[in-house]
Amino acid sequence: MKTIFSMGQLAHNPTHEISDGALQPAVEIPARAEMVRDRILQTGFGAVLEPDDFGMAPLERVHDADYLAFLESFWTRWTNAGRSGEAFPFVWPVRGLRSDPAPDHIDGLLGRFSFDAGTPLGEHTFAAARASANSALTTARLVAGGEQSAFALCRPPGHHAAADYYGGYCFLNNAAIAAQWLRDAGAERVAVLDVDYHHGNGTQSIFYERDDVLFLSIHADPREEYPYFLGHADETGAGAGEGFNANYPLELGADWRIWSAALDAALTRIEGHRPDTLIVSLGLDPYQNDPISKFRLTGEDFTRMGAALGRAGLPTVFVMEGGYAVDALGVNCVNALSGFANA
Ligand code: Q9C
Ligand code: ZN
Repeated sequence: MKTIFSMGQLAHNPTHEISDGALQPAVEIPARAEMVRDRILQTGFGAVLEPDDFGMAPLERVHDADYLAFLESFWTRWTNAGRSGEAFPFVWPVRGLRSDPAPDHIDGLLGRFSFDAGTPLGEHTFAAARASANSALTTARLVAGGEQSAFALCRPPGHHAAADYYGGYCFLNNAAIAAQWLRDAGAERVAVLDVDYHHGNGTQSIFYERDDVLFLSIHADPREEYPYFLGHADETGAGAGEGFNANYPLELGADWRIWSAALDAALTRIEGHRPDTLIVSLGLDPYQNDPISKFRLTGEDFTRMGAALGRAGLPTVFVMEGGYAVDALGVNCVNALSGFANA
């Protein structure tokens, strides 16, 4: 299986994030991707190739123009305001406040186009996020061109980013951009299965009213875990999309027995959708030793996960999402991908 990755994705190199009520060392760091790339090369799992540049058009199919313009102009606005280093929002247009007109001031814009204060935005963030999206797009094109599967080593991740906001370490929704590109390239139906520990709120929101892209997510119950405000089991889609969204919120501490029951249920739903392509939002944070997560999957469980996905027999695009146990990311990722390849 081929992997697509660009060094340009490492340019987003945050030092800090806001979590647990304090400025903490950032966990979504370049070493995550380097660890996975190194394991792929060391094990001889497959080639690691550079993405092509797909330009802005496939991003505009998923994200709002004013959001992309904000990301593009952020660093100029931030430095013109006399700021330096990483930016964090601190005020949001919640219930009863107005999102439109968008503010002119950078502090207002940061709140208008984000949903949390935990995601550092810096000088090179947008360039790195574009490179990450290009990896997802190049991977999708490989699978559309007949490869049974391919792996987008995306970082920064994407699944928390919606059409017009960033958060959860995500800026451009790589999986959604790949799904939309596949639709535009002729796929009639796509399924996105999100196995990250956190609910894929951005991907859900992008496709919530559509029946062509089935979205399914297995994650920690939002009553107890980030992102808190989406990911409940009663979110089943709306309008034409009714019945095309499936959430499997699990209790904290869930192990493979509990987790794999949700996976089996999700795979049954996917089979019923008869997708031309499956996209797997491959979060590695359900791992038992993940520093910010509370599921209990072992390294071998990632092999089992990949094997179960492989038995679905679908053309599959893997897109990396979260996972913060840096030392274990390479092993767990290659376990999942080789479990798939050997199924
Ligand atoms: N105390 C992804 O996995 N903050 N994003 C957690 C922990 C946000 C995770 C705070 C976690 C976002 C792509
Ligand atoms: Zn996550």
